[in-house]
Amino acid sequence: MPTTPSTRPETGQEPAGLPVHRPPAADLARAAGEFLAPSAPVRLGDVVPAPESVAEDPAADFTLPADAVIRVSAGAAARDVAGHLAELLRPATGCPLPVTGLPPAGADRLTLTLTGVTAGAGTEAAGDAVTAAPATGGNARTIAGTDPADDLGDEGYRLDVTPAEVRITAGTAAGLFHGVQTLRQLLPAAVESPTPVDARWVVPGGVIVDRPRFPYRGAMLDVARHFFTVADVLRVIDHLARYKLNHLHLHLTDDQGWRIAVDSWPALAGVGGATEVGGGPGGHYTTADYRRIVRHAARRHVTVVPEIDLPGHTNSALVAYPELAPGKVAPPPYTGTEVGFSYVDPADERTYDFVDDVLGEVAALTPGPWLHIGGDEAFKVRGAAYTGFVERTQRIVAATGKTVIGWHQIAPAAHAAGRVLQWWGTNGDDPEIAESVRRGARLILSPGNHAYLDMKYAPDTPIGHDWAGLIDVRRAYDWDPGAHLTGVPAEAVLGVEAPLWTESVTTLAEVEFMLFPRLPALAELAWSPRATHDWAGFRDRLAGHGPRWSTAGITFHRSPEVPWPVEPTDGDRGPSRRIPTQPGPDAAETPAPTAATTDG
Ligand code: TNX
Repeated sequence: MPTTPSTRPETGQEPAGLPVHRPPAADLARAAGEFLAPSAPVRLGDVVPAPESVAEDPAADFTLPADAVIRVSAGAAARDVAGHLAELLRPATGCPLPVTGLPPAGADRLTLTLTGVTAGAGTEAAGDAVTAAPATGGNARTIAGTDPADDLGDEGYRLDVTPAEVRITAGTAAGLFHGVQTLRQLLPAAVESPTPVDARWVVPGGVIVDRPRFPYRGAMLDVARHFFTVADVLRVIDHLARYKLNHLHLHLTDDQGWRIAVDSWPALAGVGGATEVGGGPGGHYTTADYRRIVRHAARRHVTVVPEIDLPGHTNSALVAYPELAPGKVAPPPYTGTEVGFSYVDPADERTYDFVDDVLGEVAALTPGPWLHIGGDEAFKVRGAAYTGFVERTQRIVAATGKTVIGWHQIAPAAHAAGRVLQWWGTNGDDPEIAESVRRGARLILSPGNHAYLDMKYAPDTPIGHDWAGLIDVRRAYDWDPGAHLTGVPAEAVLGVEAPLWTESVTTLAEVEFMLFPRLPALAELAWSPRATHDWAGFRDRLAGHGPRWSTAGITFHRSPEVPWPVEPTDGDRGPSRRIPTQPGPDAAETPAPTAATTDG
């Protein structure tokens, strides 16, 4: 049921229901005329990805008071999550939201509460009163213990909303962080505003207990075909974190550009990084840039998976170091979009020095456990030359202490301990993959016809490909990662990843346009129990995210399949809105799809 839209308080009087005390920032914003109409109330189950269990209690809504505080159990990681929550809520609410500690407690539960100072009597003892459900053991355990889902695992959380407080309990900081993302979605859409907004910050009452279905939930950004700045990548990480995705795969190298500085082979980035599809300037990340990306991701419990694509997709490396090329002649730089023509010479020992140095440096810069070696579309390295190269590269990865991931084309190479194949096929009947799984491989599923975010939504989508078909939101949503491949049990599936190749994607707005609203669909497949799978319910929950994205300035595709609420400001949010859903008079403003620049 929609709330009555409130009006801007011209007279300085508070609209009914707002807290009387208002911090100075909110006053300033009122004076500046910043205002958004409140959106429809959120229900406890209106969360994407769908939580494992939801028990609504309409009598237990929590209203954020202006003097709210965040109390968090001891430990730097938990405190950091509390700081993150404060950073998320301060801009729109204008509340100062100080973060304070809970008294020390044992170590098996972390707790974060959002409550008013007065809710617990406003004294030091009040803090203790809140912590009568201490961070660990004691009541917190009892609360979780009242539910059969006591084991929240590595990433699960429990959220309790009562009139007195919002409490998030988890076994890990990652779980606490995911709980914070849920809480964010339970507040009105105006919480996404970068400036203070007059709203009643109500959180619907009840209990959520939630855990992921799959441990690997990711998206890939191809920064090689078109280069994207550090700021762009950080924003994409924020988008992942909202939907509880925990891996960002960076496709760092390809024919059109080499994007990561390698000290021992400086021309890779210096020369190989200076190109991109369509002839633009390209670019690369310095080691400091890459560290910044990794740090930003880590704070959001996102693991960066770096990919160095080998032995094919290497034209940019060959331009920089002709000694790696078969025939030792540098090819011209490549700015088109063909694939499969380039490769490093698998018969030359110098190639393995290169692989060893590059993977060693990238591994040393990367805190996460994975190294992705590509392996796709090396059409000119066949048979034993290909499998021999992959097997040797797998050993080089193992020597760095990382676990190897490769596109599923590496399947014919011998198994390596723990190895993961990223499957991007379009036909789930793939006996070679099933056989690799029997030999011990685990799978990341990126089916081209469901998860490839570079596919167009519809024939008139202004950017993107269609070789794997059109992927509207329903197509992105309607498949089951646990049963997609014949002969592959759900236990062999590590998770789901949505790749965004960027041959035709040139700006951050275009990246967002291709991610939203499909990324949340794939996030739900990766996180939510299969029992929650329901297109109609998903579509309705997703619709409520449109106003959130608009308020946050995120570009998205207004898929006709989703019942988006009407937004008064639609189409009027500045440069991020330049992508037309339908080609029309504005189409000229959108950079031409780079298909026009292929075959360079
Ligand atoms: C196939 S998927 C590729 C990429 C292209 C993509 C375009 C895969 C491992 N290789 O090189 O960018 O198609 O959709």
